[in-house]
Amino acid sequence: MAEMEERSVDGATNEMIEKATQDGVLTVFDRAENMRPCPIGAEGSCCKLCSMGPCRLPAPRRREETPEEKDNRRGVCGATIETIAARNFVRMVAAGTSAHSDHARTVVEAFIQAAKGEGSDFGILDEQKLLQVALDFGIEIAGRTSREIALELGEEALKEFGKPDGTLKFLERAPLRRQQVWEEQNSKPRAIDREVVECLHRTVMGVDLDYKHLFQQASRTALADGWGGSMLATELQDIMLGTPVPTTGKVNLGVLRHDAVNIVVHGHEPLLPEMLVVASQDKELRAAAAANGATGGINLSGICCSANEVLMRHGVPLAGNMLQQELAVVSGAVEAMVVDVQCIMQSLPKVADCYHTEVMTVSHKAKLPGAIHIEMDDAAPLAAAKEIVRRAIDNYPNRAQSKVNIPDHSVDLVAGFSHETIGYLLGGLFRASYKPLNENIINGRIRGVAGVVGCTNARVKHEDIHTQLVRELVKNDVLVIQTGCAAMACAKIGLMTPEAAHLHAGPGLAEVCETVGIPPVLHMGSCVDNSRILMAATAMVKEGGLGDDLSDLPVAGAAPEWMAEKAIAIGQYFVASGVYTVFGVTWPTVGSPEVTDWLMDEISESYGGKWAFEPDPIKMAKLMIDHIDEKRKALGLDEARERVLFDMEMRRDLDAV
Ligand code: SF4
Ligand code: MSK
Repeated sequence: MAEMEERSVDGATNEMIEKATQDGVLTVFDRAENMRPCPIGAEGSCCKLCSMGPCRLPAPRRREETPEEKDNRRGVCGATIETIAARNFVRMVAAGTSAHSDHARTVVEAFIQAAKGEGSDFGILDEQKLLQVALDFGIEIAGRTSREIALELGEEALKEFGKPDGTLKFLERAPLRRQQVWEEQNSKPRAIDREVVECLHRTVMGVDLDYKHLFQQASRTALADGWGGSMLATELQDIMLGTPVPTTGKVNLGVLRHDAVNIVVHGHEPLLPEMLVVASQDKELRAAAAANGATGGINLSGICCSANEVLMRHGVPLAGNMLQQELAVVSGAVEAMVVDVQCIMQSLPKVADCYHTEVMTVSHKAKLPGAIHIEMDDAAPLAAAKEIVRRAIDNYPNRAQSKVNIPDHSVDLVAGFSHETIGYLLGGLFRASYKPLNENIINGRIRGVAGVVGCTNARVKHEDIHTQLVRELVKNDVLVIQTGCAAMACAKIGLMTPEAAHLHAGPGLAEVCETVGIPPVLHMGSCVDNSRILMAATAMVKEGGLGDDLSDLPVAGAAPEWMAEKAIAIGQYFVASGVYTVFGVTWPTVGSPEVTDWLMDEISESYGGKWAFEPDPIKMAKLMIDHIDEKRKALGLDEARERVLFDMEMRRDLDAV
């Protein structure tokens, strides 16, 4: 490790990797170094779907295979490399969709309890959004109380997982042209669980053996994620916990504090984190912390998307992203690491053994050997939250000062850009509108919009691709919207403050951002909040002037350092929604050039969107910008990049903010 170049572009991460080495602690960075990925699996060329296998079907290296060789490249059952690569991909989509959607199911169940008002710690915080979503579900709102409407909405939402007839309700939110595309492709998801189950069935040995047909199910399932599970999670969380509005926060391991009980929340579902926010402000618990010597009280921060959720709604600081979870413990200053579901490393308790940190699991879905399990009631997690805070306070005196090193790195950011908030900021409180955004795209000040999302990945230099890519995009007047771990990477280099506009953005984008007072890179939330990006893009289409479908927009998406199956599900729903989507690091169907070419080209004939793979961030930015420019040209906007002065109406729109 000592001879290696730095593993991250982030100073705090590098410092903690070095401390881990000195403390004799192995982290993900060491394990990635010690274990090379299997090249056959990485290409999607390995099938282990039955006990006649696993069948490994690598292509010849360093030369093109002959058609005969290709035809002979089959598993024991005769499955071709195309089928094997597609089946592996479909299973990733199914797994990713199930993760976001099972998260959503937990939220819906808690929402129903909140609506009933029985034994719930939650209520209805955003009544306006409740009415909007209820109308989208065709629920009668006149003359009914919020609780009545919410209860019916919750019950209808629950049906989306397993209803026997029809298709998902939120599909009707999409532009009409997009709905027609899905109809033509027979890819409208019916019920969320059904699509996941059908993926698993179709990929069992000897069922669906036509890769294009398999990808039709991949699209349908992924759409059940984006326009189903993820969107349900986001919308019902907003109604129950509050729709995010711009809020300031801080990011990086420097948000941990010497003088406070540090509780780090990690995972994805926001229910427990919400109640940890409440518990950490509890007077009695604060007094107990002070009595134990923590003069700074209780300091809550987070890792991954749990962190993004409580940042967006409460300004809770972000300790870091996925690859920093062990490093937070290595700081020696964390009393409790509380994890629920997804992106949790099993090594956490082992790392914690070297310090005083207690790792705690809370979900009935997820246990972790070596962790303390404090099971929460999803609808009423306050009791578990208080117990966790109490344990953390009791653990504070066990902190060994000799082992503490909190890196002196933290950066300010502004978060909380829900798609509604973007409309309010641009159009004004009383006439929320995407018109100024569209106008500024049409006049060329803003070249286009890019969604840059997804994970961090130990196979590449941590945060390097994210930060290079996003810098390049904003420099070229592309407004960037972000979620997940990607957002934290860019926040850490200061791209999420309003000042970043004049420091990093091209002149057109900077002018718009400075006029409105927003950063050139907008934090839209957690992984399920990629559904906010779908809604923002839909609002752009509906505003007019940029075509009549999502595939007409000058927009592109990327997950430069992806690692989770969830990212593949997200990418596939963006592609099936008409968006050009670029992934970095590695591509899971490389083993079949035919499937790869089809995903990166021909699929666009069906959906208007397609995949691309490019590990180099600058080349990735170029691909995205070229695509944006192509779309501008198709819309007749290529000339319009010559600067146009604001007309009075546009000026008034912006001044009204
Ligand atoms: Fe091999 Fe076919 Fe079994 Fe897959 S399903 S492991 S390709 S025999
Ligand atoms: S947490 S899925 S590492 S973005 Fe949503 Fe980060 Fe990827 Fe997990």
